[in-house]
Amino acid sequence: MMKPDSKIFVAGHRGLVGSAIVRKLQSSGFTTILTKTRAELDLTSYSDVMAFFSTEKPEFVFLAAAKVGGIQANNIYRADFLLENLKIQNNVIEAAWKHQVKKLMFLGSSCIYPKLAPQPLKEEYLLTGLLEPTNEPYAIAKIAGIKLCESFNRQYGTDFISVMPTNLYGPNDNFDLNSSHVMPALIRKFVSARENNESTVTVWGSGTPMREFLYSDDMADACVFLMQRYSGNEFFNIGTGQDVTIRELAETIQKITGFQGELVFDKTKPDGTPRKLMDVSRLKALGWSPSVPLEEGIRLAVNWYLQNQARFK
Ligand code: GFB
Repeated sequence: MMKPDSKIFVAGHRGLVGSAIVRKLQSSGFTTILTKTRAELDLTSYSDVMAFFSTEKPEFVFLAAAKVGGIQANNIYRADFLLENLKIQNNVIEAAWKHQVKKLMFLGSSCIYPKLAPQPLKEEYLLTGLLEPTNEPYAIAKIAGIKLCESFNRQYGTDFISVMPTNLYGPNDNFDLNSSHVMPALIRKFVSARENNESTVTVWGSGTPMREFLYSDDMADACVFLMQRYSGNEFFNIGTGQDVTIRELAETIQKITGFQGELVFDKTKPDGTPRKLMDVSRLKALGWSPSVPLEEGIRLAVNWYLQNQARFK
């Protein structure tokens, strides 16, 4: 397990999850946390990644770097989502094996499960049915990552574990309205509509899909918890075990941001998976549970956005 002076590489440290993992490691007393910006290290370059691991020799790796996005970005940039994520994860996972990394954690996503799998989603439902078309390329990449970690473990005796988070939100999220997920997109829309005295906010789709949301600091807490306690070929769903409709989410964000106007539902936009509630009993059995309730998390995310919105103009 990681010791206070273990050399820990967090790939994707500026992102929503990566930045939360760095905060969690720092607050837990780990002193040697290695991070590289895209300019410093191109994770899609095999040679650059091999050279980095050869020079820096990290002992533990959190692979939180990926090309991510919401339903619209996934649906449009299909080849980019598949190719870039395969490159990143293949390079880092192979380098971790080649350079004897003690332990690696691969971060997947809840979209790996079949579109119409029974709810809540159990880990064993993986590969039991067709995927949601809007994010199938991304899901295929993430499934390949899970299988690559498991295959290295079985063939070469590595200690590579995988986690499948539900929809995440929090500081350093992507607030670009075309490529972001629903939570940051609606926060930005409601704040802007209130500030500009607009009469409506447009919500994509019908409002009926259901989604589960986990605050990024809870996700980071679960990642460090598992890195310290679990080794093996089972992967873990990480979530709250509760979901809301997109309409309920929008109404909650509307209340928190103080927007007084109307919601308009744009049915020309895709709903995507009707529901993807995670069964989190496997992780709960190890003794972990989240601590940030949804409404509190949304307030934290709205406040973070208000303090940083100049970055997203
Ligand atoms: O968060 P989201 O983009 O991705 O969309 P998924 C969730 C739901 O929110 C969809 C609706 O039904 C959207 O139509 N929605 C409503 C909005 N208003 C908006 C809006 O303004 N922006 C966005 N983006 N959505 C993602 C996958 O699926 O889940 C990723 O595409 C990843 O690959 C992520 O797996 C966890 O939750 O549908």
